[in-house]
Amino acid sequence: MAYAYDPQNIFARILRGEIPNRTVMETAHTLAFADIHPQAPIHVLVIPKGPYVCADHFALAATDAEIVDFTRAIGRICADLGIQPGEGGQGFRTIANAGDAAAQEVPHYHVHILSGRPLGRMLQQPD
Ligand code: DGP
Repeated sequence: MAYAYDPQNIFARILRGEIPNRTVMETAHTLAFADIHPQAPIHVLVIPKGPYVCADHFALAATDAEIVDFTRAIGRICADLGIQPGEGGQGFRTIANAGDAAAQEVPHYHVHILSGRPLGRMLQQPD
């Protein structure tokens, strides 16, 4: 089944400049900005500029250039924020929700980078 991308989703509107954002990094294929409802002192959203719905869509349909750019952007953001555990930083968590089971709210692929406090174990029980 092919994914249908909704060009009116909120991140598409951010990419078109219709909604402001607090940009953390912008590259050829990637935009990173602060989450509007931060769950931790550091909460950055990293999105590809291309029209991908979620992680598997991006992984299978994006170009190699987009995937490399996106992956490197995550690394550079973590380095810029000083949270790399291998460099003495406190560490971080990346999360990419996909679809209903993961309660994905915005249907444009995004990776959350969370840090700045102890984040606990990986999953909580659903409400
Ligand atoms: P998810 O559940 O993984 O789809 O998370 C979507 C995230 O997007 C959520 O943490 C809140 C954030 N978000 C929603 N609307 C906006 C917005 O207009 N601006 C910003 N910066 N973040 C938003």
